[in-house]
Amino acid sequence: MSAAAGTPAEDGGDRPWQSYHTAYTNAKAGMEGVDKEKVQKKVAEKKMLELEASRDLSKIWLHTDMDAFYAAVETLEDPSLKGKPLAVGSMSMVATASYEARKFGVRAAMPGFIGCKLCPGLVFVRPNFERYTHYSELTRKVFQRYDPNFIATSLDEAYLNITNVCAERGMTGEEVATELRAAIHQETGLTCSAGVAPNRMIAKVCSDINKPNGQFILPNDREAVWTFVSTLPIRKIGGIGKVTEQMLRQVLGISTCQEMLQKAAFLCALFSECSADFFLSVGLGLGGTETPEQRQRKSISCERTFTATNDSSLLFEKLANLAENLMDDLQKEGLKGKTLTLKLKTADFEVRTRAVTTRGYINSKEDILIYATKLLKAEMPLSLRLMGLRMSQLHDEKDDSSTSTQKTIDIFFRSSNSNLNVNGANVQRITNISGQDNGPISVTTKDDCLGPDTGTGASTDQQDFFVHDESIFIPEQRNLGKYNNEAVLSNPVISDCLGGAKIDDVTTSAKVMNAENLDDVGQLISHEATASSSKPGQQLWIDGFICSICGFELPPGFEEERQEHSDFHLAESLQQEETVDSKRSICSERLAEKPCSTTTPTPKKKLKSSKEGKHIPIDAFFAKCNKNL
Ligand code: DCP
Ligand code: CA
Ligand code: CA
Repeated sequence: MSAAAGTPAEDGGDRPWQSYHTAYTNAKAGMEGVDKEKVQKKVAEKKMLELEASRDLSKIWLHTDMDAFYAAVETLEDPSLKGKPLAVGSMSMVATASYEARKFGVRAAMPGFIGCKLCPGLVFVRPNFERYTHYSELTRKVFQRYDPNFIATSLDEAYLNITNVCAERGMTGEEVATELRAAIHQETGLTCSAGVAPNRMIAKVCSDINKPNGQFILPNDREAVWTFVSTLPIRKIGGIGKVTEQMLRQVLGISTCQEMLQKAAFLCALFSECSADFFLSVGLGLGGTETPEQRQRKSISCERTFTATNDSSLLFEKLANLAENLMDDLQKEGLKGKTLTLKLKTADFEVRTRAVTTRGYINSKEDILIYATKLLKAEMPLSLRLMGLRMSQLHDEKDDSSTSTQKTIDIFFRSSNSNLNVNGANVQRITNISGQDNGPISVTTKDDCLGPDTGTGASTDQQDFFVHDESIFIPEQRNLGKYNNEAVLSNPVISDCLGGAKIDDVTTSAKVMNAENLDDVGQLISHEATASSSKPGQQLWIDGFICSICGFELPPGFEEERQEHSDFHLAESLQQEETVDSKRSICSERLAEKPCSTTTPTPKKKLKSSKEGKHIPIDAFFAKCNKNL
């Protein structure tokens, strides 16, 4: 510290802001004489008692994680790889390494060429995701037998509530774990590890203890849990990533779960209630015990990348394949949908999405293709490198009583020609239709609201037809930035929730909407998230569980995992910022006259953009620490 800044007062008396204990100052008028530290300790003690009272030891959770998953699958498919040090990935990045390769220090997320240096005989295999998905599905069939509501958090990981199976079959958690692992091996030829504990947080830690091909059981006993977490390093906890670990260690000197409790007063003073609750829960060894509500799928989609082409017959052929895939996926899950979105990426990498919402629910290839073809034709001619179809506003076929009007709309679309021009309109209404085969459709208005058209001179029958079968076209004619596109992908623009509002861009659409116009407030959230996710580095949980940056989904109840994931993006943005900063300084040294605006740095202020004001100083503090690492 410079002389000008002064020396910190030993007792923190005259310059309390120079001490980290600032959290406890009596800054407010009228609070002189109040021992804030004592007050904060009381608050923390009360919080811990409340949390302790919520401890539920009645559930048995099992967490399972496949061993060296991609590498094990590759070895199974090619037994000549058995026993060899293996890396799945490329020279630029290793996705995972076999345990033989790990002995040499080869690790996931390591550049492959470094792996080669560490382990000269390292064998590389390219990842094959279809294979991994296939084996993952096999494991899920086994999980289903033990917990029909199991929670899969990745291809190779799942949480199972085995409370019922233990009770029904008179088995201990240990016996179930042994049996389940044997069943997985039997069905897949692969090994996995398992952890059994009274909650998900600890079960996950336990599954890592005897890896590979092992298990660890923590009894449903308060003392056992307490002892287990007391020396547990915080980094082992799902939800505490590198960033949080560094922050807690460097700022508060916390490295074990028990130390969370010792520093409880600080945690309560410095963090939001939600974060402090999480940290204290970790200290107490508490975690999720209830099965989160089954979330409804919001959309089903498929897309294909191909060599850019403007051959329309080829493009329609690909569209037909996509329609078939989408149909298969919808029918497999017994779902129908109302909003079909066509995603296009042109040869110039411009991404467009076009959506149509039908009055009735559809899921047949024919129906999908009719709408998709209309949407694509309206864009032609163009050269494309990617096409995708997504169905949203899903509905379970079992509850479906709305198929009666579908015939009419099918006839309508089949009978129409392809002159539909959706360009230039925001919300278009089909206002005139002959009802004859091959009769023309004319799109005449740019109305903002929808309803039966009374001004077309249509017959009563035709008017009924409009009432039931009008379609809403919402062309989203804009080029979206990378992050917007990603967000739109995982968050379909749900056209009929917009109340006919004009859509100029995602941000505007988010602004014009208000909750009264929406059936589902979640949709509002998803649009807001879409708007803000255009800024890289600002990570949000869309609908509460979809990462706005990468689309990764973590179901409700996975607070810890979400925190960890957020940490990952925060770390990523810090790293990016650091790189940009260093590039910037090099630039300014070498090219003083030329601004380095091409590097698109992540603005620093984004780190401070959290709505949770209490995080701001800590985040800023950490950003500083990180640079000094
Ligand atoms: N994976 C990846 N990139 C990473 C980490 C993992 O692509 N940075 C992939 C490859 C892994 C799979 O996810 O096989 C599962 O990841 P795990 O972290 O569970 O690692 P493994 O299953 O490979 O090994 P372990 O036995 O440690 O679980
Ligand atoms: Ca694994
Ligand atoms: Ca895993």
